[in-house]
Amino acid sequence: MNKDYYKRKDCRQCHSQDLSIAINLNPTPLANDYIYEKDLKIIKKKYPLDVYFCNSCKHLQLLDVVNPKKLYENYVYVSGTSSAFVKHFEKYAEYLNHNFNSEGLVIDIGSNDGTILKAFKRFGYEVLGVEPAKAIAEEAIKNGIETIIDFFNPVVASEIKKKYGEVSIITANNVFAHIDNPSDFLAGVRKIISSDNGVFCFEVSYLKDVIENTFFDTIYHEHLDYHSLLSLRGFLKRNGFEIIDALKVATHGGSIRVISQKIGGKYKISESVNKLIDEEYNTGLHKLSTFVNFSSQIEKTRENLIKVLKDLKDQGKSIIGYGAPAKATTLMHHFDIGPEEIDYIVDDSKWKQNLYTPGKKIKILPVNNMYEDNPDYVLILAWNFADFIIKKNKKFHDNGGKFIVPLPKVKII
Ligand code: DWN
Repeated sequence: MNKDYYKRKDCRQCHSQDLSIAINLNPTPLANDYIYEKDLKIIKKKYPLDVYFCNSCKHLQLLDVVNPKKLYENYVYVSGTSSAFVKHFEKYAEYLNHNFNSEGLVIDIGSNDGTILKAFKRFGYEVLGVEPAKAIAEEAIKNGIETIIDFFNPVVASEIKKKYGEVSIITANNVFAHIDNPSDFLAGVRKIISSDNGVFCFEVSYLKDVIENTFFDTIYHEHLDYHSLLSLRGFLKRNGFEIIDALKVATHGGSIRVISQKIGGKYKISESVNKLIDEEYNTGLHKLSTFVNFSSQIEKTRENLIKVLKDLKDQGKSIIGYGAPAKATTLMHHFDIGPEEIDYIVDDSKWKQNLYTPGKKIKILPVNNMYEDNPDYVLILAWNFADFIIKKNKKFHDNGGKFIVPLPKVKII
């Protein structure tokens, strides 16, 4: 890998080289690479954003791989920013505690600010996080969540095994799709998971929801894989794991929670897995054509959204953005939406405020600016939290302000 980037030639899950391009989006700068005022003159590199379909195991993926050190060591995404997300992780910990209760230690890989581990602690578990983003991991440690500041791999796993022994509950949320060598990652999990009652549970964005709702902006360089159970089941099996249950959850527009154990573990395999896989075949996730058709869905959404924004600007209306999520970088570069349309963006994350968005360089400000300026329209870029954001900002709406939700369908509220 040259320092920052390389293009792989084979499928990340089965190593076949029989790959076809499925979705081709405009190149973008790195989605979470927010800019400091002093660096505004620097032109940041854009990376190809092409999604490939493996004709052998049907897995959908990026082959253009950016060095994870470059992506995550100065990360500014913090799970705990949105209380809706915190609630999700509390229920998630409750679910695991109820269904796979055990003594001892819980490990969360990609633990960020320790949001889910805080919930497990309240259930009386010892907790340990693994997180490469230094500043965020240090924040977690300051809040009493022991965290190893590193990327998870078999070496780190051996150290954990030496110090803590085997573990019954291991989670990894919104991280399993971010790994260029998932087999290596699973080798690490195999080292520390208890063979008797160990469960490895992870949540990833669910490809079926992405396709059915045109969530194309969840395609960006942090997300190397776009998971379906029909390709994931074979991959996990080849790495010594079996899926015992799978649940659809609402986060990020639609994710799948996959609960697995080492092959031959104590838990019975739930019928839900076969049922969901049948639905995936009905949606055509095993066919390249499904993804090629997806591109025309994206184009329709572009036409609709651009028309709305252009008409409003032609009427002299002011528009700001709400939420500066990573996914907005893909949406704004693929639809070419920029400072001509959006005056500024408000976001509650202090890690992002007073910075500028990657590429389009739109300033990010605290939400109170929206109430001081009273813009005519607010484009909710964090559309996966649209209901929550609209409810939370009822006062703005009551004062005549309007919201634009871009996905799954463009709508004005
Ligand atoms: O996979 C990933 C998922 C876990 O999260 C990462 N690769 C990056 C990140 O994706 P994202 O940035 O698209 O995630 P969110 O959670 O959709 O981002 C929402 C943004 O909106 C955050 O910047 C916080 C902001 N927000 C806000 O300002 N006020 C969100 C809510 C709910 C609010 O009330």
